[in-house]
Amino acid sequence: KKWKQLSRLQRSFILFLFAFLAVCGVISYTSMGEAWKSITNKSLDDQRTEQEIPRLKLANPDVLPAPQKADANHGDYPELSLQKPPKLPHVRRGPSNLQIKAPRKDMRLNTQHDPMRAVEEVVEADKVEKTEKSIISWRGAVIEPDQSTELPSSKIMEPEKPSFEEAEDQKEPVPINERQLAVIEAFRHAWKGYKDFAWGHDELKPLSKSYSEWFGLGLTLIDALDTMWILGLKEEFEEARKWVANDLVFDKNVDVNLFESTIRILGGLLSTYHLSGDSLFLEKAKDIGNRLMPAFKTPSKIPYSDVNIGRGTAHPPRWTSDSTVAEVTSIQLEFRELSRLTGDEKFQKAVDEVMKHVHTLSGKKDGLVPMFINTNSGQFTHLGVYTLGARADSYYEYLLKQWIQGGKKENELLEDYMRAIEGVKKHLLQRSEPKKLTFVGELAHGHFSAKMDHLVCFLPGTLALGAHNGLAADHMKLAETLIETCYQMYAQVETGLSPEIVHFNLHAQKGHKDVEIKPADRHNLLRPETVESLFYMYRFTGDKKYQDWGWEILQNFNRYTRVPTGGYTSINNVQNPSNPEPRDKMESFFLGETLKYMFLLFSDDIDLINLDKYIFNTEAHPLPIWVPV
Ligand code: DMJ
Repeated sequence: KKWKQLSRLQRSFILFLFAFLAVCGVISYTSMGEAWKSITNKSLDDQRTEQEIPRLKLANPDVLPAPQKADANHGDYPELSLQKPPKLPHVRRGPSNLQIKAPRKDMRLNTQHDPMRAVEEVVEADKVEKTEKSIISWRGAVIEPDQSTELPSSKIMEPEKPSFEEAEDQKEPVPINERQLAVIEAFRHAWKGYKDFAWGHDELKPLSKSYSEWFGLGLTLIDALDTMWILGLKEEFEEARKWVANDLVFDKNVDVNLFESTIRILGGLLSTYHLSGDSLFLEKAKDIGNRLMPAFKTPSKIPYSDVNIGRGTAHPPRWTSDSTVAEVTSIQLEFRELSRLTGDEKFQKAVDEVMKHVHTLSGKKDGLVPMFINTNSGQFTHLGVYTLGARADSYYEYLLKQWIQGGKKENELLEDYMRAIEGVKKHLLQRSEPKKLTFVGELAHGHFSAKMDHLVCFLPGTLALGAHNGLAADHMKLAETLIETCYQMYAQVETGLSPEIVHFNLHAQKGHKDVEIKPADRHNLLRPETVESLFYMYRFTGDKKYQDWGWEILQNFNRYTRVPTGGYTSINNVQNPSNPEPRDKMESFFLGETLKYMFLLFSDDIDLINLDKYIFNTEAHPLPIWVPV
């Protein structure tokens, strides 16, 4: 009726309008179709890329995050990229990038110098040379710190394809040898147990075919991710990735230990991100990193030991307001890397502050630190006890490793490290009888104890790494003597496996070996430290005896700790080969560290996690070394 009431002109206008809209519709439908097609194709490609798991030959894909571009607001921040490998003289094999150039003569210091004086000289020299591109010199060490540690710009950078230069560097992969295959077999056996009985839980209990929870965060699975990558276990990695994508949730009302979750979870996710280039792992790393930050809200800024990652609250252990020194000083590599990747400086600031504070504290003995620090006062507590074992160990390791990570510029870290090694030499080194093994004991209120934790066996590797990076040559000598001792801690025991703690004999007694074991100390938790040091020693010397020692250890793990239905177990008695008394637990570091270091030890490919490009955190997760372009 209305239509009829309209004039002819009005009717033709409306018809024209409809016709026009119809034509537009057809055109836009066609082009939308094209656009849609390309969208769907793209998302499929994206998905494919996301799901694509690295080739089986995973040897150090050199996938490092793109150098952070200095933007307008961060003009001072230099770009970061792969380090030019230093050259060291003692390496007998491998490519030229492991050969050393002699330290500049004029920069060498007399090795007879008083260590304290040497520290002062470094600091003094550093002041004088501040304007030059300074060379740090330390008792024969010459380091050119032409590298940056400044915080990155604020963009999150995706891993970059290897540059042309790096691509050229990439050689044919070195074939996997028999011993490496044995490690792969051991890993698969351990993984079978975890998969069958403990999937998604913290630790496998291989005998009871069940699991134990510590944080309830799939600790073993996360700790093992980069090991699977390095071993080339594509299927296992893919399956574990799916669990991380679908089931790993940090929004949980659970207390976690700051140190343990940093080195295992944050460290594991960051290194897997670097190796795989898969941003899923970076997202998860950011999530857990943020959730751990409340730990630093203390009167002294020395973090609490425990954090509730769901509630965002933190607290010290129930019985004390102290934290452990090793724990608060061995989270730095991970948080600093998280800042570099996210551009958010808060992570690095928090952990750097801890190091700066500890640097200034009194209560040290020639660079050796006590084991506890108070979160209210920020002072060391329980003074007078010095060890390189439990509660202090990785403080020393991270001094050196942060210095390397940051491009060898942070002189305070180097000073503290060098001073501490002098402290070790002065107060903790002794020789045992009858074999005169050099070992690292403990000092308690002026009394020397000939006790050495297996944990201390990280030290030869760390010393060797320092020497490789240009520090004093006598560190390498010490590393060589100490790794022999660590090996003897296995070889002199009935099962060929080291106990948790040994006591060395200082006086020769008929029928006594160097190593004595107390009943409470004769367990073995499948720990990695000796194998870790063997790996460094082999990389830097090429001496096959280190591989042979590692091989013996792997065989003894297989003999005494392997559970037929899957998994490996800690044992209670390394002195009883007929009944080593299985403890029914496979620690996550067996897959995260021990087997990874075994595999790397048996490899002759120095580019399989090149030590001039990566620094291992204390849980064996490799993180990139920062350097400016
Ligand atoms: C690991 O969690 C780390 O290596 C830590 O530094 C010491 N303890 C275990 C392995 O023994």
